[in-house]
Amino acid sequence: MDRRSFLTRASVGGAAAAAGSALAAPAIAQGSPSINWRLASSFPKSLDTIYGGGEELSTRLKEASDGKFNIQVFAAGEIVPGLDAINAATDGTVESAHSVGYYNWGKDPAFACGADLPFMLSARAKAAFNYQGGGIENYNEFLDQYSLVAYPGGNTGVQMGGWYRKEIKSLEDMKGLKMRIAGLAGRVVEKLGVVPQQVAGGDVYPSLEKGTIDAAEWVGPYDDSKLGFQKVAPYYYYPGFWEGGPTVSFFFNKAKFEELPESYKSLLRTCCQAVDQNMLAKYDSKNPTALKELVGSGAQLRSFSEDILTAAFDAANEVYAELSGENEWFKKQYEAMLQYRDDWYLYAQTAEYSFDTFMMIQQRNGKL
Ligand code: PYR
Repeated sequence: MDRRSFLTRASVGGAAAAAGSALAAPAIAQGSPSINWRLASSFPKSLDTIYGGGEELSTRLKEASDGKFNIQVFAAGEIVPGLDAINAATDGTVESAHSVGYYNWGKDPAFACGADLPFMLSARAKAAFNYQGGGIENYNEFLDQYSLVAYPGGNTGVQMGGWYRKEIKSLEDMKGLKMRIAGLAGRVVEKLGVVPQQVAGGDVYPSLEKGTIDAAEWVGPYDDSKLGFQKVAPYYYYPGFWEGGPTVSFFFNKAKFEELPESYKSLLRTCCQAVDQNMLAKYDSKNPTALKELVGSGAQLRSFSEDILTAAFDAANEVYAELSGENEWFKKQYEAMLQYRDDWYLYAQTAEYSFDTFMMIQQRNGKL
């Protein structure tokens, strides 16, 4: 075939394909039902990162389904209080929720396993566990009894350890501290003498400002500065050892999820995974600048002392032993994560850790 006839055939083929797709598109769309769901978020609208994950899911689904699959997102408090979002998906008040499983740890501690446990996995290791290590399947086996299906829908990376009115120099200073802290971490820090309170994100600042609590952790520099904690509690500690890589999840009422056509289920899973990855990228992109600004405006950055970290690590292991004896679902998920954690931290000591450490040393030496 000479070049001219090839070009002619190619353009005829291209035109035919274009005409075909123009004809086929409405037919495909007609075969797809219109779905209108509501999603209860656990988060306030002011947080474009974590609340934004629900909006992003909605946009991605709408675009990919030609406007057929719609999810309307409601902020914490608009349909149900933030900490009740998961239960609203269980009982069918809404079809879906965007939340963190550990908010339900009081109902069943095994809920926390799909979110985060103190001193467990970093975000990198968590993604490997969720997508390649059976994490998603394990969590969904447990959630079945609550009529739920869940997929990861965000990660914050290692969190900060929160804002304190007074300096926390040693374990002694933790005793009697009234602190907003999320998830099973509450049961762990209770063993150190802290009085934990789980409060929804949008309600943390008023509690800290009024003095109902002495300290509060939320996520990290970008979100924390939006919530304004630096205005009332100047000491900013790290690391948030209870949230090394927390998974924010999309929870779906199981009956509603099962009613979806297979193509929509697949689309939903794909969009959830995109939101999951993008939320971490957003935090990683926004936190460095936010931290510089916080420190520039007077935040006092401190690391937790070794005695606090060690005592908390031991307390976490006590809690895990207690819960594993009481709750089969907790034990099963916890043990699966332990195996992953052991392998990950052995591996990470080689290339990952030495690369990052070398780069940080260059930075301290003024070479970056
Ligand atoms: C918290 O509730 O603490 C989160 O990290 C979302």
